[in-house]
Order: sequence, then structure tokens, then C-alpha cells
Amino acid sequence: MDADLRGDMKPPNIVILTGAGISQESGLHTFRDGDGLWAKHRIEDVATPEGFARNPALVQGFYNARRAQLRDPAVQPNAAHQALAELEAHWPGEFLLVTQNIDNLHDRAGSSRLIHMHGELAKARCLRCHAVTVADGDLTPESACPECGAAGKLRPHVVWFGEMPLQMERIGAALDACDLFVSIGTSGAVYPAAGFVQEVRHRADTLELNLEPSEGSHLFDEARHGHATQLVPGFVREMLAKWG
Ligand code: BJW
Repeated sequence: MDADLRGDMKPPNIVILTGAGISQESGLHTFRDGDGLWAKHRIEDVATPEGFARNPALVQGFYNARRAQLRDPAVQPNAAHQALAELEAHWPGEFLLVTQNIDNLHDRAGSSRLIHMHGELAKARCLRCHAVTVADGDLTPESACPECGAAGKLRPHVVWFGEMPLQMERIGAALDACDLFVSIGTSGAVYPAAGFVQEVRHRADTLELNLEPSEGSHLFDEARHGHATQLVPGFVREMLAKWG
């Protein structure tokens, strides 16, 4: 990676996008791999507002099971999450980590310039008062909102198909100002995240780190294929050796 970017000696402004592949080695399933979540659950049933309206108990159960997995002491941030937190801590330029993941492994690794664009598993949102509250245990279709007390109005604070991802303005501004865009552990199948590389590639360097070529792999200047716990610490070492 030509990290001194078109001859400029200023550290590049970085935007990093992560997906389920970065958490795979922490023991969490991806979506579209052979053993992924979409092999066992129908997207229409568990990841759309219409599915939730049809069968809230099924959808709450799907997210309760994933919340329980996140509470498993064996599920911990891995070397890739930790390396990104270290990069953020030492980076002399602008830095933003945008994750599609609803798990909290980046947060637990220490990342703070972080946007969860598809929401957070450990939070709930009230359909009546719109408050977003901590929900690290099970939710049922009868659960009451801790803010307004309404029963039966809480939904997982996640972004389903057909819904607008979160903080898109802040993400757009960071993409506009970025010199280096890195995509890690995502299949590039879901928009708008899958379109970020196209938004920036005319003026920023672009790098993919993924187990296998993603759908948009050909759009990146460089692609490295392998496990995130190997590739990401190596990338971070390179960047900090040059600019840290
Ligand atoms: C490893 C690894 C290891 C494994 N190391 N790598 C037609 C065309 C274009 C768009 C659309 C269209 N029809 C509809 C749309 C829009 C739709 C969409 O994109 N649909 C596509 C299916 C085509 N998108 C939306 O509806 C979004 N909203 C929207 O567009 O609003 C309008 C808008 C307009 C303008 C601007 C902005 C917005 C909302 C999308 C919501 C996605 N929600 C989910 C569920 C969230 C809650 C939950 O977790 O349950 O988000 S779906 C699911 O997919 C989840 C993920 O965040 C997302 C992406 O998946 P990800 O992370 O890429 O995982 P995988 O499994 O796909 O890939 C893992 C990768 O890792 C693989 O490549 C592996 O090889 C790799 N890997 N192990 C490194 N150890």
C-alpha cells in the first residue's frame, strides 16, 4: 500500500469499514458463509420490519440468542479488533471506524471513534417514545420501555432491510475527507456500505482485507486475502511503523 499517498507527507485520513468476518474468529457466525446466519434463518422473517410486525416473538428470540452468545465469556475481542483500537489510539491523522456489526467487540477492544451503522445488539429502541436504552438481557414482545414504561413497544436497536442505516451524514463526511479506505471482513453484498469503495476510489487509496475476494474486490487498489487476525495486525504494524 502506497501509504504516503500521492506524494503528500501528511498522514492519511483513514476510514475503516468492518463486517461480520472480523468477529468470526471470536466465535460469532457471519451471515453469508456456509454456516452463516442466513443459512438457518430467513432474512424476510428476522431482518425486516415486516417480519417483526408479523412475528415479534420469533424476531426477539433470534436476537435474544445472539445477545446470549455475546455474553458467553469465550466470546472476546480478537487480535484484529485490538489492532484497530491500537491504530486509533496512535494515529496522527483523522480516523473513523464504521462497523456493520451489531456485536460490541470493537467497543470492548477500546475503539471509540466508532459508528455502529447497523445498530447495536445490546440496545433496544422504543417505538412509542423512540428512546434507545441498554438491553443486554432477553426481550419479549411484552417488555416495557425503561424510559416511558410502555409495554410491547420495544424492538432491537438494529437496522433491518429497507431501513436507513445510522449516522449516514457523519459517515459521508468522513468518506469525503478520507485518503485511505480499508474494508475488512465484509462480503460487499449489502448497501449502502458496499458502495463506500465506489464513493471514494477516485481520490483515496483503497484496501480490502478479507478471507476471500468480496463482491466488489476488483474495485479496490489492493486486496489481501486471509484471516482477519493475521491480516489486520500486519496492516496496523505497517501503518504505525510509517506514520505512528
Ligand atoms: C472473514 C473471516 C475471517 C469470514 N477473517 N474475513 C438492490 C440493489 C442495491 C441495494 C438494494 C437493492 N435492493 C435492496 C437494496 C438495499 C438493501 C440491500 O443492500 N440489499 C442487498 C441484499 C442487495 N439495503 C438496505 O435495505 C439498507 N438500507 C438502505 O439501503 O436504506 C436506504 C438508503 C438509501 C440511500 C442511502 C442510505 C440508505 C439496510 C441494510 C441493513 C442490513 N442489516 C443486516 C442485519 C442487521 C442486524 C443483524 O445483525 O441482525 O446487517 S443484514 C446483514 O448483512 C447485517 C450485516 O451488517 C450485513 C453485511 O454482512 P457482512 O458483515 O458483510 O457479513 P457477510 O456474512 O455477508 O460477509 C462476511 C465476510 O467475511 C465474507 O466475505 C467472508 O469471506 C469473510 N470472512 N471469516 C476475514 N476470519
